[in-house]
Amino acid sequence: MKHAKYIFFFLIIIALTACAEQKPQIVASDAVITPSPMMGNAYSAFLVIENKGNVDDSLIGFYVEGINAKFELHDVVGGKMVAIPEIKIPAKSKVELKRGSLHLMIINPDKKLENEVTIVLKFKKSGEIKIKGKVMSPKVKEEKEEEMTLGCG
Ligand SMILES: [Cu+2]
Repeated sequence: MKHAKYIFFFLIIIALTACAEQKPQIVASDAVITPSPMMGNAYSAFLVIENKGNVDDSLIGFYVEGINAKFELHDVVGGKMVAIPEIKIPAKSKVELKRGSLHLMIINPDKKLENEVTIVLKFKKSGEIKIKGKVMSPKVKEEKEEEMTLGCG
């Protein structure tokens, strides 16, 4: 059969396509934004990023829809915040961005962030992924400042 050869090649192509399916699969959840206790006119954002795929990926940037600001990826080293170029999200693992550790930083926004905002996460391989973030009240921060003011007389 002359066609048998073609069928064989088709099967190889199908097999190669299946291999090409190896990719990261990013799921972002639990996004929360709070005024930064360490920086004036800035917000920190925390969330959980899970990579359910079989290939590593990296968060390389982000922005908040409708907001002009300086957007940075931060880590905390020796109690100080430092800007970093990317946050690695290895295959089959979960990375938690949390207070005192990795987080997103929104510096000098042109508007006050309120209620709920849309964060657009930019990944090296997965592209842009949107997630809703809940903006927490700045009450805690104000209370702290008040305490400090009172404490200093
Ligand atoms: Cu920061």
